[in-house]
Amino acid sequence: MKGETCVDNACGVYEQPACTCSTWAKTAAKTAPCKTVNEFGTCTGTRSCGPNGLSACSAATAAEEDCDNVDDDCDGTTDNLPDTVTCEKKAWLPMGSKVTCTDDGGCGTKGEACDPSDGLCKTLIGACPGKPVCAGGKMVCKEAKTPKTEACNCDDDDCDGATDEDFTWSDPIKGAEVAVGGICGVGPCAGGLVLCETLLSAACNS
Ligand SMILES: [Ca+2]
Ligand SMILES: [Ca+2]
Ligand SMILES: [Ca+2]
Ligand SMILES: [Ca+2]
Repeated sequence: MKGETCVDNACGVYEQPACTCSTWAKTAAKTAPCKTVNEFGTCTGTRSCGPNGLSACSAATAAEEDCDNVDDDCDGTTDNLPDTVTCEKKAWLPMGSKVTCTDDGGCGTKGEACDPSDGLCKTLIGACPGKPVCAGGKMVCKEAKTPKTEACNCDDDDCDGATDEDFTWSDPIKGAEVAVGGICGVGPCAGGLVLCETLLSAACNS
């Protein structure tokens, strides 16, 4: 194996095919450490000399760490997920007709998304970010709120990064739609702000 060297005439760490097991090493069933190295890490194992010669290295092949109760990248710690792992909690609105998701978890119609809990296509309300925690080989998305349909409440209910984005006030003079937080009013009423009036409407406060 690349990077390994031949150590004495027993089962050292071998650079194959340069090393083979000597008769003595076969009889003594000698073993030696070995490793596999790739971009994800270095896993160690052993090779042994048996009747059929040198065995393959028993080391696992390092892989990207996953939440599975296995130390995939062989760094000595199980399920130590990198900081780049993120999670989110999603919520869906049911559709009138029950449309089944495609085999790859997709939905044919624009604006629909597959709800994995029942395999039906629904309207995705949104996805709220959380803190991924891996415990016992299972990933839990903590501290994530459940997305809700946007209400006028000074909160980003559907977690799309915009607050109260679905609500505007219609300026009766200019004929324009003014978003929540926008300036409104003319004449003696100038300098007002568009604010939430109810959970479903916004109005100018001046
Ligand atoms: Ca690890
Ligand atoms: Ca793992
Ligand atoms: Ca929003
Ligand atoms: Ca809101």
